[in-house]
Amino acid sequence: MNEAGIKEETLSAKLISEAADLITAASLAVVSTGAGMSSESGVRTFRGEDGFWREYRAEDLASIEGIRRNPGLVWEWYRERLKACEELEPHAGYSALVRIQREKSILPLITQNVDGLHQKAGIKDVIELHGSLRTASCIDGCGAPCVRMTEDLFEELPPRCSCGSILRPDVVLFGEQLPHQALKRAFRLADSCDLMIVIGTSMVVYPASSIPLIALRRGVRVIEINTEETPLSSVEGTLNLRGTAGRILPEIVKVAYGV
Ligand code: BJW
Repeated sequence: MNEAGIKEETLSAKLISEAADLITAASLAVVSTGAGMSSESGVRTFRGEDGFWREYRAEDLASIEGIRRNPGLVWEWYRERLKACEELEPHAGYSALVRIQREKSILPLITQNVDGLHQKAGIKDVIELHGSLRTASCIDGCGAPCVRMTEDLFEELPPRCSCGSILRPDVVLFGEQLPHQALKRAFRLADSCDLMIVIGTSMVVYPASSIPLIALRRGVRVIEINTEETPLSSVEGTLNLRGTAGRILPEIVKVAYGV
C-alpha cells in the first residue's frame, strides 16, 4: 500500500473509533436513514447514478397528479419495488444497528424508507416518515379501509378501491403532508437526543432533511455515513464517515462492542 493508502486507512480508523466513542457515550442516540441504507440490499436509490430519477421524472411517479395521469405506469413501478423488497434481505449494516439497539436501552430509528427492511432485520421502534409499501388506499379518500399490498392486488392494473376509484400506495408523495404523529415524534427526538446517526440520505427532501439540523443547532454531534458528500457534511458538528453503510456500521460495532 502506498503512503496515501496508509494515511487514508489510519484516518478512517480514527473516524470509526471516534464514532464508536460517541455511540457508547450517548444516552439518547437516534438513527435517521434514507435510501442509501437499503442500496446494498439491492433496493435502488432515488437520486445519483443508479437512481430511479435517472430513468423517470420524480413528479411523474411520486405525486398524486402523476398517479392520476398515468396510474398504469406508477403501479407497474410499485409492483416491481414491492416484489424486490419481498425478495431482498437486510445486509450486515442492519445487523449492526440491531446490535447497537441491543446494547443501548433506547435507540429510535427515523426512516424515509418505505421498504420495511429495518423491521425485517429485527430493528424495533421504527418511525416511518414517508409511509410504507404495506398498504394502499382510495385515491379519493372514500373512507374504505386500506388494503394490504400483496401480489393479488396487482392482477389488474391499476388496482381499484371498492368504490371504483383507483388505489394509491400509502406512501408520502411530493406535496403531501407527512404522518403527523411520526413527524412530531421525529422533531421531539431531534430536540432531545444527544447523538444522531444519519445514514444514506441525500438530505434534499424536506422536512426529513431538517431533522439532523435541529440536533446540530443544539450543539449535538451528528455522525453521517454516506458514500458521497451531502449538504449535511459541511455543517459544523458533523462527523463524516465516507463509505457504505454495509461496511462502516459493522466496523463501528466491532470497535464499540467487540465482535
Ligand atoms: C449510500 C449508499 C450506501 C448510496 N451507503 N450511503 C422547494 C424547496 C424546499 C422544499 C420544497 C420545495 N418545493 C417543494 C418542497 C417540499 C418537498 C421537497 O422537499 N422537495 C425537494 C425535492 C425540493 N417535500 C415534500 O413535498 C414533502 N411534503 C411536504 O413538505 O409537505 C409540506 C409542503 C408541501 C408542499 C410545499 C411545501 C411544503 C413530501 C416529501 C415526500 C417524498 N417522497 C418520496 C417518495 C416516497 C414514495 C416512494 O418511495 O414510493 O420519498 S421522494 C424520495 O426522496 C423518497 C425518499 O424517501 C426521499 C428521500 O430520498 P433519500 O432517502 O435521501 O434518497 P436519495 O436517493 O436522494 O439519496 C441516497 C443517498 O444515499 C445518497 O446521498 C447516496 O450518496 C447515499 N448512498 N448508497 C451509504 N451503500
